[in-house]
Amino acid sequence: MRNACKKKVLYCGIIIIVLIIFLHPDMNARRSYEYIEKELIPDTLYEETAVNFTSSAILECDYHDVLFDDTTLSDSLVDGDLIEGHRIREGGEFSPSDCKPKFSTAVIVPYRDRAEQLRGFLVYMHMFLRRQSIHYRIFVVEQVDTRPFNRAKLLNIGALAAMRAGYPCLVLHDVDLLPLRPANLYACTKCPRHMSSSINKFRFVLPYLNLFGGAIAITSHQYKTINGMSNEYFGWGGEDDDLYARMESEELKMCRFEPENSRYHMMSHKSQHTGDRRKQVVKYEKNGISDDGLKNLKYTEVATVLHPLFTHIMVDL
Ligand code: NGS
Repeated sequence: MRNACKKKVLYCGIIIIVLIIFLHPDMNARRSYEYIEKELIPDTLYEETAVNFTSSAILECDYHDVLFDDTTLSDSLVDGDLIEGHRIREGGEFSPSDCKPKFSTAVIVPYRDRAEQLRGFLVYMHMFLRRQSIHYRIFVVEQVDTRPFNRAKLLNIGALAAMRAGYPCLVLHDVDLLPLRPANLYACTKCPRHMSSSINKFRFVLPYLNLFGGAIAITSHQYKTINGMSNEYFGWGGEDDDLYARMESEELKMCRFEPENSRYHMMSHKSQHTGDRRKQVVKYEKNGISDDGLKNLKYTEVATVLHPLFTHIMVDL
């Protein structure tokens, strides 16, 4: 009898704790972040194609059906193969042939030592991006030296390559993230956009409001304005918070799409070594970002190879 009573108390306790977690105002605040209403998205898109990009199509592509597509894809598509006749050009570039795209997007992926994950990512992303009627190219920037991984510096290198190739819009993207909703258009908005605000790893809840990592879209012009990202973050963590601080100092306000359309699947991997810079609080004065970023970027380019599905830039930092 006493045991039964104890069990009841224990169950009640667990239920109360679960209710507190789920009904806590913080949890709901994060769940319901501010976002651009679906109907308003077309007005916020930044329409520009790459310098020198031409299309023989006469009709402009229409993005209404993409933005209102309510399908959810399965992450198991990473195990598939690319369908025949995909028309992806060497270097991982694609543009639709039946209409003239309004957007040219460079997807930039910092990378090291995850060959299997990269394979799945490329197959999935080409399948995902091809159906969005955009012009895009995937750049993979690989750190070949043995120093701790420097995500932000690799992104700076990829951004420069994309800008040189004339891309007006950059999507900075982790290799372990798969967008699940085709409505999540891989084009820049006029405001820098945090795209991966609903990740399965965090039970599709935004961990904190200023999070600006994972997958983001920013115009090349905006990226130059903030002098890119810091080159000093070796090891995991903090470089995306630093990016957010740079945007704040330049009064660039970030935006997001609704949680439902910002769903991502994170592929599992070993956790990385945390970096030393991670815990230093960053705050930039207006125009105070001049010395660390794109402007003082130094590295050795070991090779650049055009593979069928991506442009592979190998660098020694
Ligand atoms: C914060 C990190 C960010 C990171 C975010 C989510 O704590 O760099 O977690 O990480 N900030 C610091 O370490 C200062 S995640 O679990 O998605 O890898 O992006």
